[in-house]
Amino acid sequence: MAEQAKDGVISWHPNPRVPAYVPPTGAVDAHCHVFGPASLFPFAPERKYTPGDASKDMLFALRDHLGFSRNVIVQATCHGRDNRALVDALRASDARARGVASIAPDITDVDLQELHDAGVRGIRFNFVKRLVDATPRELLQASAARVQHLGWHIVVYFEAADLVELKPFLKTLPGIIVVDHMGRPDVGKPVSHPDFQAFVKLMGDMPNLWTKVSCPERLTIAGPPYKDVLPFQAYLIKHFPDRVLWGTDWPHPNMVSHLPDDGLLTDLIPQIAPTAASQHALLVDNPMRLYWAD
Ligand code: 0GY
Repeated sequence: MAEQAKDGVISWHPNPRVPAYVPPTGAVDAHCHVFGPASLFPFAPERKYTPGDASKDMLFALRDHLGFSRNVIVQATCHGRDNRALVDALRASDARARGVASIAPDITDVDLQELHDAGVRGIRFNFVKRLVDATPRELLQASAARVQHLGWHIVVYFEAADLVELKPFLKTLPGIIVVDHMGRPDVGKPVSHPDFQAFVKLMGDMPNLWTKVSCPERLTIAGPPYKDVLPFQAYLIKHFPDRVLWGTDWPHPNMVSHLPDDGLLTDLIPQIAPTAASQHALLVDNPMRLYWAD
C-alpha cells in the first residue's frame, strides 16, 4: 500500500535532481507543507500520523533548487488547526510564500486578520478518512462564511469514491473551491471512464471549481516516471487552463512506496502542459491570481 498513516516517516528524496526543465520566471509551487520542528511547533494531539520535521529552510532551499520563485504552503492534518508552523514559514518567506490554513468556525476576527497579514489566503477542508475524523458540514460552512470578507478560497481534499456524496455540499460553498490532487482519480481506469468524467463534468458545471494537477507519486500504480497519471493531468490542463494549479507536495507525507524525486516531478511539467502559454498559466498566472492578487 502506497499510503498509510505512519509515524516518523521521512518521505522526501534526499537528493532531488536539478530539473532539465526551467520553470517560467515567477513560477509557484502551489502545494507543499512544512512540518514542525516539533520542538517549536508540536504536532496536534488528534493527528493520525507523525511525520519527521520538514523545515521552512529545507522548503525554501528546494524551491531554489527546482527553479521556482514562490510557494503555497498548505496546512497538513498533522498540525491540526494550530497554524503556527505555517505562519512562521510565511513570515520568514519575504512574501514569497502564501498559505492555506485550517481553522475552527469560532476563530476570532483578530486571529483571522493575523493569518491574513501573515499571508494566508485560504482554508482547507480535509475529508480523507485515514487523515482526519469527520467534521460536521455545518461547521465547515460556518468556517467558509467566516473567511469570505477576506477574499479567501477553500481547498478540499477527498477520495474519488466520495465525490458523489460530497457534490451537493461543494455546491453550497461560496467563492473559489480548489480540489486537491484532481480528486484522486483511479488511474487504473482510463481518462474516459465515467468516474473521472464525473469530476470533469463537475469542473464544467461549477465555474468556481479549480483543481491541483498534483501528486502523480500518490496516484500512480506504475510508479515513476508516472506515465499512468500524466493523461489525467494533461486532460485537466487542456480543458480548464485557467483553473489549474501545480505543486510538488513536498515533503510528501505518508508516502511509503518510494521517495518522490521533486526534480523528476518538475521535469514532467512540459509533458502535461505542452505549450509555453499553458505552462505560464499553470505555474504563474493562475496561482498569482489566487494567492498574490494584492
Ligand atoms: C497531501 C496529502 C496527504 C496529507 C495531507 O493534510 C495532510 O496530512 O494532506 C496525504 O496523506 O494524502 O496533500 O499532503
